Amino acid sequence: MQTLKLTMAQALVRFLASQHVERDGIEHRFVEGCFGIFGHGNLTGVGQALAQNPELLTYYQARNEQAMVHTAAGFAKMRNRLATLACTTSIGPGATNMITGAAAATVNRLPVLLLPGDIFASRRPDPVLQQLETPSRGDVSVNDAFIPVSRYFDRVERAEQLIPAAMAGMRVLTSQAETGAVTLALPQDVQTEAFAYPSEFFAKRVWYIGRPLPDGPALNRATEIIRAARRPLIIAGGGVIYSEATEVLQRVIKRTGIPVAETQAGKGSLPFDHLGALGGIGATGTFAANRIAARADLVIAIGTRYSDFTTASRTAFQNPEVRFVNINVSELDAHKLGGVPLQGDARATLEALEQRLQGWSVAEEYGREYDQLQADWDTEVTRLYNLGHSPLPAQSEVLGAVNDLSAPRDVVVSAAGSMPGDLHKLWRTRDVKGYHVEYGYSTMGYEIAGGLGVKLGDPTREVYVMVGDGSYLMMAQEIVTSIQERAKLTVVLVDNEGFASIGGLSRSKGTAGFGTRYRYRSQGSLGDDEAHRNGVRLPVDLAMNAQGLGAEVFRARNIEELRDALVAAKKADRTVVIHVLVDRYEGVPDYESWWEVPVAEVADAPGVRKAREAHEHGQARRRWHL
Ligand SMILES: Cc1ncc(C[n+]2csc(CCOP(=O)(O)OP(=O)(O)O)c2C)c(N)n1
Ligand SMILES: [Mg+2]
Repeated sequence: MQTLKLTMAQALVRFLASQHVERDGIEHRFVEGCFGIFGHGNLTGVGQALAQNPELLTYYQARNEQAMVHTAAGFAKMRNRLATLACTTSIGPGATNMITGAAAATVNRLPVLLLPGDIFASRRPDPVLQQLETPSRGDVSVNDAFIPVSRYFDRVERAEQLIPAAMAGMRVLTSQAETGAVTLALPQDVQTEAFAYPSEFFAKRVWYIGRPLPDGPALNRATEIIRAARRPLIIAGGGVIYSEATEVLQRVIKRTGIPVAETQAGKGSLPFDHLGALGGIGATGTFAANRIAARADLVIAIGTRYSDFTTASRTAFQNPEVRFVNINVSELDAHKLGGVPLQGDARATLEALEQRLQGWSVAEEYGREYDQLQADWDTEVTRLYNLGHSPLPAQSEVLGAVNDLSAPRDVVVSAAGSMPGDLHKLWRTRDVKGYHVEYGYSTMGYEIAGGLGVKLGDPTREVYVMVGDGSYLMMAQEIVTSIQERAKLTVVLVDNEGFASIGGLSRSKGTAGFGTRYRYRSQGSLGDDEAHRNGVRLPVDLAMNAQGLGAEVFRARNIEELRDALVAAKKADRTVVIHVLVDRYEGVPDYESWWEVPVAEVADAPGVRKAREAHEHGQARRRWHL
């Protein structure tokens, strides 16, 4: 047997460089590079390996470990999960900084490969700098915190253990049903230890991504149910986009007349003006989608996890006869809401259904009904894009300007605050990869870091990062990385001086916006009440902050200036930040939907008691769907 004597870290880098995926006959590398921040826990191991063979794996420097996981996730999402980036860190805080990123990737079902350093396997220098000591356990380190947020976790305690660990990790990363964060914790001494690895371990390897189909009887059962439906609705989730099922979806709509609503991850499945495109569904949905959902007798869900936003906390589907057919590559999701499971690839399964549904379509009357709703909804979007609110514009107008001045193939990126809901309702998506909102974990701080991953994933598109002031303050530092990598972003920093979305939620629950506005403490209050509203502004200048990080900065005081800045930004060759102040109280309403957030059962404030009543009202509309 031929062998190659390498350190464990050198072997890992060489292995990763040889991994490929193939789907539909198209083959390419799977791990395209490695982000890393070095410390004593990885510098001499993975760091040495990357430095020794830079041709194997491109190294990218980042500023924050959480951010680099978001970048890898953004990259993977842009590539429909067929490629990703690895992330190497030191031990201790460098490692645990990645945990939020790991959770975000796993919740969103996006492949990321995390390589945190770990304490000495030899335990000779214990406790080493940054080592957690657990009196009752010798084999625990801070990296155990990765276990619940990883789809695969392994700790490589001997150099040869890398072989099964790396193979298992690749299986999970490339599994369309199981993918998420894969964490290989690498003890700092083992990274540097040599082993005679079999050469086959480094041979080019192709992981074939198939298009599995549900079995015939399952397809027949589903076909029968669909043919009997009068008011069917398709919910398009992220799986439609990842499996590249959008073309067959369009054919199915044209042939059958079934309308489509989109989840956050599924938005972009259809151009906004496509026949039957009802837009976002659920708590952040359109009235067009929500009215059709309320009366649907059949929901055909494709590639969705059915989050509470999608189901409006299980109040979206009020027809007592409603049934569910769930097309999903994951068994877990295929069985949700008591649905008929069609476990399989979205595209292949839709193609099989297309065949079986030949000659069948919904009644014309139903088509006319949703056409009208679609037109009415478009009128509502136009209204919100052109509110003319003053003195400060409304966020919906900012969104309208960005939509208008971005090209159809450009990508809008967002994750937390009021922006994802507004985008889900209002963004007119024109390209299947044009809408990128991380709303599985809704991580404040994802926006700029994730946007960088989107840009690295497809440098031919302009990337518009929509970020609130709160998210910006959590994680703006990857602006520096974007400049360093010449990966230009156009960041629209929408400043409403605080956590406006949570302020609105708070007011709706009777707690007056407590703790959600940036103001000096007044009379002991951090609320959003009159005294606080009129309080003195903090001496904070986020535009200047962005300038300090190296961005080209524009300050827009109104929509006209914003439009000018967006035009000028197109000519910039490095990351641009456009700072725009908006009216924090001029939000987009919700449209005939509900989101379950618990309210105190007993409270002093009458507002809370009122909110509790409304809450119980909402709860009464919840359905089990068994
Ligand atoms: C890391 C993280 N912490 C807390 C939250 C809860 N949260 C959701 S939105 C939000 C406020 C966001 O503020 P900003 O980015 O300014 O957006 P705005 O609500 O003002 O639109 C908070 C605190 C979160 N989603 N992520
Ligand atoms: Mg804000």
